[in-house]
Amino acid sequence: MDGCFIQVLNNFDLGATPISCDRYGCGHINETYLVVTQEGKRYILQKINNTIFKNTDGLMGNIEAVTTYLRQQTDDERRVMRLVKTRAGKSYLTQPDGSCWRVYVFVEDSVCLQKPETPADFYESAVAFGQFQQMLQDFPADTLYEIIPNFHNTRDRYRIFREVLQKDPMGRAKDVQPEIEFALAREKEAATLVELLEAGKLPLRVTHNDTKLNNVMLDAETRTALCVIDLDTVMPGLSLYDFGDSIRFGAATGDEDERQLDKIEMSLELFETYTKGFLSACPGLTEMEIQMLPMGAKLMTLECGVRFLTDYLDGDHYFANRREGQNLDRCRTQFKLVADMENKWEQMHAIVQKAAQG
Ligand code: ADP
Ligand code: GN1
Ligand code: MG
Repeated sequence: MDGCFIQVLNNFDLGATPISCDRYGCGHINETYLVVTQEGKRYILQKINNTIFKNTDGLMGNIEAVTTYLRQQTDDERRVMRLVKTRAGKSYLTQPDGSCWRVYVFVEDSVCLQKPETPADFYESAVAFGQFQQMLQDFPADTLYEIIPNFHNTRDRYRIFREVLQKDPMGRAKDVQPEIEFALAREKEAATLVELLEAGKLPLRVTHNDTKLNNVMLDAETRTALCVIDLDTVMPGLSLYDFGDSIRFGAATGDEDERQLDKIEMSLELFETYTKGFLSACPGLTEMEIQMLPMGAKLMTLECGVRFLTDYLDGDHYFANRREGQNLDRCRTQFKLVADMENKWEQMHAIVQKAAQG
């Protein structure tokens, strides 16, 4: 094991000596490692991305508060993420080089999927995210630190996109004119949810804000919802952000960075499955929220495509890139999904209406 990891792990009480520490998972933001101790106990070690999460105290304070609150509502250890404190009693460790590290207990006997293997898996992920939002409905939202302001303010994401486009620091804009035009043609519509929120027509709730399928764990045996992970972006937000981001990732028929775009569609079957699961777990959604579910799916997908395009134009600084052009490929799948949703718009609304009537 690399000396750097030994030094970091020595600061956490793992109950036994760690014997391995290997890169793990497919997240785009933090560096994640699987740690195994001599006795076979497993942990997740993460180097927190403190370029993106600038206030580590605020970030970790949110996670501690939310996990403590959730733990009061269940006795099942695997249903809530558990942080392992440092020997000094802190929720994370700062190293002399400025890097910040945290450790979670590994959620055992679980699966974390990149794609649903069956519609039932996707249904259960909807239940997990729906219940998460439901369990936090009385959480004092004003005590949460707003870790990334305007995270899902799609109008603001366009402002940043325009700024980067104007500077075009890598000279890449000329190669992606169709993508730029696709984004700009939808700029006005992109503000729909922000405007409804500002007009008081949609309620602000405590939401997860990053509801990818690989941010939820299912029980390996029963394949039922177990626990929601990746709590970095828990903040006040719209239920439509959580619904929409799940559809964007999990109802797609191909990978987020698939290059063969003919493989990419938004599956109406999976859209219906997720809608049913989410509505069953969140019975308190308002009429306007229900009516806007298709718009949530479309705008979260559009926004993510614009973010990938912005990062591509900017030189790939934000999202982890494992190969050249990956952000552009990701942008293209998102825009393909948006176009597909536009074609399936009436059907998406019909599915929501039917699911809402039970
Ligand atoms: P990122 O913010 O980079 O997406 P995540 O917190 O989502 O990082 O972690 C990346 C991956 O690590 C997850 O998709 C999951 O596979 C795995 N993971 C994270 N936390 C745990 C945990 N407590 N137990 C088991 N697996 C975990
Ligand atoms: C990032 O952390 P991860 O990989 O679950 C990103 C999300 C994007 C997603 C796109 C903090 O999620 O907002 O939707 O990539 N997280 C952050 O796959 O920016
Ligand atoms: Mg993640």
